[in-house]
Amino acid sequence: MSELKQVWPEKYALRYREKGYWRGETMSGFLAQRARETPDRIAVIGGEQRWTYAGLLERANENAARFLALGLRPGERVVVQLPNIPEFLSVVFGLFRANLIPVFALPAHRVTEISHFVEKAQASAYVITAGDGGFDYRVLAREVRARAIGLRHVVVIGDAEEFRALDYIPCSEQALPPLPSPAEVAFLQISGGSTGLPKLIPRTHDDYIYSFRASADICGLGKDSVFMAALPVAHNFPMSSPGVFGALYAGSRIVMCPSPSAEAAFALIEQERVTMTGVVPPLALLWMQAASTSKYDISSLEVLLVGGAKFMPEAASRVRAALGCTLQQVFGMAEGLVNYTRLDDPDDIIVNTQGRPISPDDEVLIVDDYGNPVADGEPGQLLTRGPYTIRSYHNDDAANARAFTEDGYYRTGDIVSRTGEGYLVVRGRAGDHINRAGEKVSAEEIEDQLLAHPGVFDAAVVSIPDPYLGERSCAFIIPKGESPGVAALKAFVRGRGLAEFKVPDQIVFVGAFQTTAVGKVNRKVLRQQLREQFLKTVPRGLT
Ligand code: OOB
Repeated sequence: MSELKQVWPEKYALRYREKGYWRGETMSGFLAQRARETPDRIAVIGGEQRWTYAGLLERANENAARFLALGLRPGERVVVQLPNIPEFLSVVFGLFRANLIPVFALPAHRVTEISHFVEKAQASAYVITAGDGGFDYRVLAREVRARAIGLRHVVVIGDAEEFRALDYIPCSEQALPPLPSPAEVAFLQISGGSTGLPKLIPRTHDDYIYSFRASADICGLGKDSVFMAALPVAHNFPMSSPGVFGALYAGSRIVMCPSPSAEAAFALIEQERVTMTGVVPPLALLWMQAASTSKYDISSLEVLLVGGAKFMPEAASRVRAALGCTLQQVFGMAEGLVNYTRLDDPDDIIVNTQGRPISPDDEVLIVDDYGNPVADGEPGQLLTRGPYTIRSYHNDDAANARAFTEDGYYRTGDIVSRTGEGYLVVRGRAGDHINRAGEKVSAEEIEDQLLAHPGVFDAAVVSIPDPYLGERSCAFIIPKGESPGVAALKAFVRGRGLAEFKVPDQIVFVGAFQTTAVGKVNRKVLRQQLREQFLKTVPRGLT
């Protein structure tokens, strides 16, 4: 099994401990402590279920015993693909308690992504729910099994068919292991992915707990707060910014929202008196529109976090009037660094910036193409290192060589500028990816898929501004002989077992791509040219 590690140079680790960022807590340890302090308070609500802190801990411990009873051993990796249900927490904290390593997949991932996670992480087990939103995850599990040979167990919440039903695995007589060292990797998060398939991000107990403990504080979560997970909870934003983990740390109540539609979300906000939730910009727009005619009382909502993609100032300025709450912008990444506007910041900062870092020890460098720092207000590439930003990806030397500088800064790929007060404004991306409503799509990955079609000679995928999604994907295709047709190509990509959000939104057939002086095709330049040509030829308002 490839080694699982995330190591900061000793002098940094020492500093982060000395300053009290890393306090030696573990995921299982802090939950147990909360359960001792407030056993009878409600921890999580979802569907018909309402679990107290003591109830959540008990279920997590039972699940830990079940995973061990399957024969899984501490350190083994388990891909978890669950929707927003309370069992997400009892499974994940069960894995933590058994010293197993969850790998967080999103419900939208399909066979290509899941098999990639299983292989990259060398996972032994895969946990799913029988079905959700009309999709049968057992069918997907069969496809994954056929591809990923190392996978020994598929564990299902609900009707398991030929797989193992979690609830029926005996859970008595299993001694739970001692708690891990807080410097150990607790789980693998997945990257937004700007090249190829998502990379795996090892996060330690020390670093991750710091990020959500501090987030809970910055966002004002306390025992009386009610935090609703509206986005898929496996994503870093609803998980830890401040997310469900931050909410548990603060002793708050969590509401699992099964769908982010305004209808479902507003009904739960009214019913459970939700005080805080987080959304991506397109959802914020929909919610603002829906609020004007909604029959629900959402007056309990105090804070709306918006992040994952750029929230335009014009829309940001309307949040308070439309939803009656404070906007908090979040600019974060699964690799680490998270920025927030603060709740008491002046409107100008809340509306026009994406916030400032969590930690005084988050080091932020904004540099030009030659690596020289740029002046305040000038755009440049964002590099960062700090007490909760990783120093390496798991099992990926090529990505590590690209993504980290010699002195350990993570190259975020984001183009930002900094205000005089130290707030960041996101101006764009350096890399070729499409930020589709917060879902990151790698141009390279989709080009690769398209090239597998016999009717495709070459493909270039670019992002196009979109009034609703922020960005959408457009694939330019040089056909091989007769054009395969738009519908057929989309169906082909879908049929390759990719998450639906990766299917190109638009396909344009072209005769040739421009080459450089020596006849080479520079994909970066090409994508830029195609994008510019496209935007020039399409009347404004139609893009
Ligand atoms: C969050 O995490 P990821 O890993 O899915 O994506 C990170 C990337 C950033 O590098 C940036 O390109 C973009 O998403 N992004 C934003 C943004 N927040 C994220 N771009 C513009 N404005 C924003 N507010 O997306 C994520 C993780 C934790 C908290 C929030 C978001």
